[in-house]
Amino acid sequence: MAQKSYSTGTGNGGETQQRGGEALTTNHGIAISDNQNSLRAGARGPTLLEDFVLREKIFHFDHERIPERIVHARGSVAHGTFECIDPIPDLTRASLFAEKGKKTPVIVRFSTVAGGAGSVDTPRDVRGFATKFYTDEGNWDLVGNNIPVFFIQDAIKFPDLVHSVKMEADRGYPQAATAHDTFWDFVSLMPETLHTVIWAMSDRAIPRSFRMMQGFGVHSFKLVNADGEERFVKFHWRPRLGVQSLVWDESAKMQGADNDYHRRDLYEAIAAGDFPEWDFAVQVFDQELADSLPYDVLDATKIIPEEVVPLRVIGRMVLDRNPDNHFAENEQVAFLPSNVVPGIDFSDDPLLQGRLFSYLDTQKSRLGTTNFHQIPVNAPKCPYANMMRDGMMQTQVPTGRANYEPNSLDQAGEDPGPRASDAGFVTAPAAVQGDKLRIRAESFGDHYSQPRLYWRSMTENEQAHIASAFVFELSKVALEHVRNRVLSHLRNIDEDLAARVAKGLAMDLPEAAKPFRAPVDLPPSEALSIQKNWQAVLKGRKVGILFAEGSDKAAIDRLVKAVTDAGGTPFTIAPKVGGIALAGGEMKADGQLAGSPSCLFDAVALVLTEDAARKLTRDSAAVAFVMDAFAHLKAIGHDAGAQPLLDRAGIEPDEGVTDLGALPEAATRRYWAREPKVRDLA
Ligand code: HDD
Repeated sequence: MAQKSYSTGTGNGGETQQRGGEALTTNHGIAISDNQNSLRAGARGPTLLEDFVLREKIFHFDHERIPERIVHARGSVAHGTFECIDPIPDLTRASLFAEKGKKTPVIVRFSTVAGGAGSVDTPRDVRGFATKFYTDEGNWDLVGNNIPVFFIQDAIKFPDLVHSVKMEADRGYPQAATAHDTFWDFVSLMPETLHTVIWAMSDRAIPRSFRMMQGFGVHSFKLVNADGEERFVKFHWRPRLGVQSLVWDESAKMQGADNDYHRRDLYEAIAAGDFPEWDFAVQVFDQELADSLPYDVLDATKIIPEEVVPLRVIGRMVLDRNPDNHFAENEQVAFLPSNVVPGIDFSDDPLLQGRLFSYLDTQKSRLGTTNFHQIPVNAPKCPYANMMRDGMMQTQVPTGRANYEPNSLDQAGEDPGPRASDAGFVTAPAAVQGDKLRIRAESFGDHYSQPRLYWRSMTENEQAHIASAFVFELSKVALEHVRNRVLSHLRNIDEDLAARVAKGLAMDLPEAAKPFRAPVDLPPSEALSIQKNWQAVLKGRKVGILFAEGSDKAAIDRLVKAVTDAGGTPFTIAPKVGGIALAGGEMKADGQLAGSPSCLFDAVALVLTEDAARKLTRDSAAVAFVMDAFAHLKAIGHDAGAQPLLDRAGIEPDEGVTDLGALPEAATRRYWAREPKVRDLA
């Protein structure tokens, strides 16, 4: 088969670099006669050193891996478009926000933080939400997370944080997990981490899908308008599918069922034309408001609740194109928080300031060249020019003699003075003063009031999930003194939380830790709860339909249509994937039962004859399919024949166990009230 020519892998329709013709060739264009056999002396003789085809191919293979990211190693990208829907020229001169309807290409990379590139998609972890806007004024990289705060306040602690959460230095495990001694030891000695920690112990850290999670720029940035007027801003992404999470046992089982669950979910949704969309919103506030708050807007461990500064939706983003090549676009994409366009500027947030330092260095290190901006996925889509030259993998061919500025060679006729431009990025002028000191601002010193705000904004069931997560994680911590120290901090967040976790650990409550600044009761924020803001929709969700020999084909067809009409994706499952004889016809299943556990679906349906159901009561995969769906608080639709399997799985009827006709609606929710019947919650 002759190698077809294909695109450069930029995913942006760039002209093809690989101009493959009829034959395979070496990387230097020499046609290859035989790609199956090395060159040897005689059919059974030694392979010859002169086999340059073999050598090039093997040597290239040996060099195909590059260093993975030191954090956020595991990620998935998609391309799309940002559209301005509510222009804010009064607030910023940034062109992408200047006029209604203006469109800007984007690439987004979602990621976990702790695990390696080959680890799993559904551990309990923060998720990266990095967006590169290819604006007509240069690339703006908004490198955020799905949690609006961060563990630490000063970038200098980042290496320590990452060392503590990654697999332990001596034993090389656990991979992609916080439930271990070093992470909790660090947390117990750094109370500033507690706000992000309680978010990480909540359902936010086990998202159902990249398509169903919020994104946050975290830091206070600045918007600067054409008159140089500045305001603070925080950036937010709001998924139009609503926010949905898994439940813990579901996310743990998912790690075994499908390592690539989120990556596949994103890729398949886009491939099916079910394009995920987010609203892009800003919280804008001035210095006066900032000074009025009981927390410091330069402190990345603090939020500004939406009830204090409302969100203003100014744009929308749709992701509608999958990568052409995972390595070229996902591994090679390089984000830098220092990539900002005129009209967007930095605040003095010490965490942001440190990030501005780190990313350029890390990109040069992992992509192996100072010219990483020339890799297609990183290249700006607007003209760019400067006197930076040479370096490894220099793919451009600048002409002329002048590689310095000012010069009078290539500016013939003009005044050869220093070049400047009114369109250029201008840092918002600000008077700075103060002694040179290694010091933490006292205004950063309240580490408990906002975790308390978050805890008290949750539903009872969400609080039970948080307390249970602390118990699960701390049960994996072998160091008793570390558990004790964490409990001493939880007392300052909320006594009920601390008591529930201590009970779950069968430990006595220690003295409360001595706070630097005593916690206060801040008003809860309803906006922070997933369950209080649940969007009961089937769009973007998946329904698993289990059938077997003799099942009613008309009933399956009706259900498939109803799920599809509601915007969901039906997925049929049977003990065998080949054609199965049904009442009224024959059907091939999308998936085989043992390889399609119910954790992969948002709701399930059982369309079975009584005989088939009885037979399945002797199949552990079938019993687990039903038990797990029930334990994961999902809707289960069924016909009368399925009853023996429901009985074998010990299913107690409730509002989430319905007939087939009611399933599409029932499938839009999880049944939280069921949880105490199926799980020992803290
Ligand atoms: Fe970071 C990658 C987000 C703090 C240094 N970071 C990275 C990625 C995301 C974030 C989403 C992956 C980008 C991609 O998909 O390629 N990081 C954050 C957020 C932070 C944060 C929201 C706090 C508000 N990061 C942070 C600090 C430092 C770094 C304080 C260092 C001082 N981050 C890096 C890095 C990474 C990175 C080491 C590793 C891989 C990379 O840059 O490209 O430079």
